[in-house]
Amino acid sequence: MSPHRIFLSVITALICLQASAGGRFESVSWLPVDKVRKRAKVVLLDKTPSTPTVNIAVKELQKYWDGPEVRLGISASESLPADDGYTIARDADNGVSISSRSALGLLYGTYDLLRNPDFEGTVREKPFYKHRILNHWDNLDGTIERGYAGKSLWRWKELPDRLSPRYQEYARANAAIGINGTVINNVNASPKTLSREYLVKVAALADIFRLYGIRVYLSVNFASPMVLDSLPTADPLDPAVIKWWERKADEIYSLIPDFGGFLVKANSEGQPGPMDFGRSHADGANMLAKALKPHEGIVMWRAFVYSPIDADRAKQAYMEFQPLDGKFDPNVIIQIKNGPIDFQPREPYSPLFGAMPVTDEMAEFQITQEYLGHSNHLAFLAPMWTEFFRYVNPASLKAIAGVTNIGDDANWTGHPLAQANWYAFGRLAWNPALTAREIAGDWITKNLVDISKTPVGVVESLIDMFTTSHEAVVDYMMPLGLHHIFAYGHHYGPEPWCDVPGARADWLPKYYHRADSAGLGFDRSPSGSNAVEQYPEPLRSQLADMSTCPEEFLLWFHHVPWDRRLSSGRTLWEELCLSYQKGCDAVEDYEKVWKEARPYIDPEVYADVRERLATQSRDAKWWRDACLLYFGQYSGMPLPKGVDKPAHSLDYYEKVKLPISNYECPSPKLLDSVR
Ligand code: GCW
Repeated sequence: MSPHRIFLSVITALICLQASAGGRFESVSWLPVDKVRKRAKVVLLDKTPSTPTVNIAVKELQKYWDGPEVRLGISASESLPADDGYTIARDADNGVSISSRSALGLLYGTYDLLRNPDFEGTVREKPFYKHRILNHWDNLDGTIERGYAGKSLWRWKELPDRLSPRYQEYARANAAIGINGTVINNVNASPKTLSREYLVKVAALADIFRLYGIRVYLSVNFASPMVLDSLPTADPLDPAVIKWWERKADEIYSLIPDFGGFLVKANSEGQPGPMDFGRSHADGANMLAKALKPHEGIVMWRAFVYSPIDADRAKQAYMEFQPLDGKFDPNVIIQIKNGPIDFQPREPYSPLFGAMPVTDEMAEFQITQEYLGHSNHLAFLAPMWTEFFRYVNPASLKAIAGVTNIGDDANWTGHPLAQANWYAFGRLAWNPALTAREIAGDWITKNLVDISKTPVGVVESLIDMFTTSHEAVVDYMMPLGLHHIFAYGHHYGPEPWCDVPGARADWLPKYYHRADSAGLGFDRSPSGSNAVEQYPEPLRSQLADMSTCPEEFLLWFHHVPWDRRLSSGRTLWEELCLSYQKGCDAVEDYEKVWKEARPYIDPEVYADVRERLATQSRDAKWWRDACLLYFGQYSGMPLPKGVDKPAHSLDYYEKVKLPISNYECPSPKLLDSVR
């Protein structure tokens, strides 16, 4: 880095530290809170340079640490963990030493110490993944696709001259949980992002994030050379197009020397891509990869595509990408959504994982709750992600990305408890072996309640509430492997009946649930679309057979007769009804748990979550009643004992229409007015 850049970084650091001193925006729950009256003593051990990042570590400790002297030391010693890892140990005189091979490792160690002041023995940590990245689906006009926590944090009109203090808070919050990359714009990318005007703004953000070890990446529109500079084509094999991207990469790196690289959504949902020019995904990805290579940048090429062939939607990504194994440059990573369709409440893992042995792959999780009740519903997502890791070996992935749930709401995530999902993503990206219960316990006891004043029973109930909440949402929305029966467009409420003339068949619920008088579910066995053939043995055979397929995926892989007996001894219809009821009952229980926890919770957070749980409870019943009335037309069977009668007729539910866009969460008032 040039002396000029270092100077700029230092100035930025000073501005940032000053801006946050008032603490107005310090509401990310896991960031340390001010309890130190006198400055803690922090010492830099020999030869440890006071770089901007080391200085941040020092200031965080001086301000927030109330224990004995802390010694920070950078050393090249091979005995220290690599990759920005660190150790924390207590010295003989009771002082604490944080050691790392890098300044960033010291910062990570600092946040760890502040989170865990009572550590035992020696802490030794290093991140499992090299790239731990947030994906923002933020548009340049400030809206966020599938964002339910207000507008984008990035104030494009003010940048680069005015820097919101929240940029630094964002960087702190991410560094504190080990996130080290951010793609700041929507994968449905505006070509304008790559214009000089915007790159200068992006560089201003990068200057802040760099101090916290966070690299900036950009989503790019494949047709950018045509839109920005009127090239006649964006064909990846065209020499002028290749030159354009090389020059663009040089320009970006001249402004942002540690720029991370590009994320690309190509030939999907109307986005341009190499196939528009008769080229393959590999041709497109490699052309960009070559432009970035001299600067050590990477390309994350998304596998969320719609194949031109009219195949089962669940098979398309695999069909398109698997044959390209071995054709990608080494600095390309294929970014694959956890499941084969689209972030449904529950999906089996995408069979593309593990199917491209010589190509680097990474997982894309969705932290924002597009299909999980937006910011109205409590759905702690660590159980969903750890379930994924039970099928996909974490070591088979090169990196991990999460579509973030952050916006400019004062509490960052809309639902106050949804901060725990941001936290869980960071923790799992650092260590995918953590359990959902560990992460929930950690977040709850350090951020939600004061453990020394809260009865163990209350804490345990809160942890149970978190760890069962995702399953509860699955139960009241789409149990037993049902999927994609959402309202069209905004994806909030139930619409299994939905029909939109002219829409793609595979955007409509009937394509997925296939309800008829014979039964329910999508036959993906060899007698149907045979999507099971994309999975390796022995899983393939297990999924292919209705009697061995795990019941949580039953209707994903099979069209099951209504009267077929499941493992409980109940018929499919009975099991379906009772699952919906179970989901509703669970949310009623959460309301009770929350009420009992009231004395131990911040009053504002308490009131906010209480209202959201009430909405969630009403929504759960709406899902149950609408879906059971609709499917009941096909099963022709009565509701079993123990399932509440619907409040209204099917016709009533079919008329409910929510006037919301793809970037807002319906308010309780709006929900009340339409149903
Ligand atoms: O599920 C769909 C979402 C789109 C999103 C797309 C994608 C960014 O409904 O809003 O677009 O996935 O992942 O590209």
